Amino acid sequence: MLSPNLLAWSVELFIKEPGSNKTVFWHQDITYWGMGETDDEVTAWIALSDVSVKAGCMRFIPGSHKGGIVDHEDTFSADNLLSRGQEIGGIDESQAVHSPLKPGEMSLHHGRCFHASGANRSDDRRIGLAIRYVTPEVCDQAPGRDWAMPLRGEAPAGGWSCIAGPRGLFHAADLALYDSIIEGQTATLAAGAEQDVSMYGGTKA
Ligand SMILES: O=C(O)CCC(=O)C(=O)O
Repeated sequence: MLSPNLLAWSVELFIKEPGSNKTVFWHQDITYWGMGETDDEVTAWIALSDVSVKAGCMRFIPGSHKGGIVDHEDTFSADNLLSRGQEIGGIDESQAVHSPLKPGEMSLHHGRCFHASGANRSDDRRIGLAIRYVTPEVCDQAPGRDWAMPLRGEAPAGGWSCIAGPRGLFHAADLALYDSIIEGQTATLAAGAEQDVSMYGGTKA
């Protein structure tokens, strides 16, 4: 169990249209999240379609989360769904394990685990929903700048701006809050980048 106290830090769709060349290069999630090398987070990646090897499922390097954060190169490649097109070089593909999922199944991965995914060679959309969970112990390096939604247990004493559920369907105040969150998280994600970085590149076709 990660913790009795849990928050949701982000929810993100990763979509690849049928026949799309979009891929995800080898990376670790927490490299640019501003949380340091924490173990207090996990991603639940839920398949909303048939995410087969052919459709470009994720693949992982087992045990790679046990090391630290490694260097990534920002490629800004248009074919990479990641915001900076970031990539870890020199991966031994023979060590990779594919994670095909049927609709409704999920995988869990640590933010330091090396992972990637291929193009969608199937004739259906490949859709994944990534929910990023953190514990109250995770500290953003600029406290108060980042947001999370308490889900279970005790809310954090500091370090996070806690948000509640939506006030209504597309409520104006919620949409304004959403814009602030995206702006803040994009600023963190883009730190040090030499080109523009857009948040949630994963929603691109
Ligand atoms: O959907 C993909 O192929 C990649 C998702 C991913 O990198 C992640 O959820 O951390």
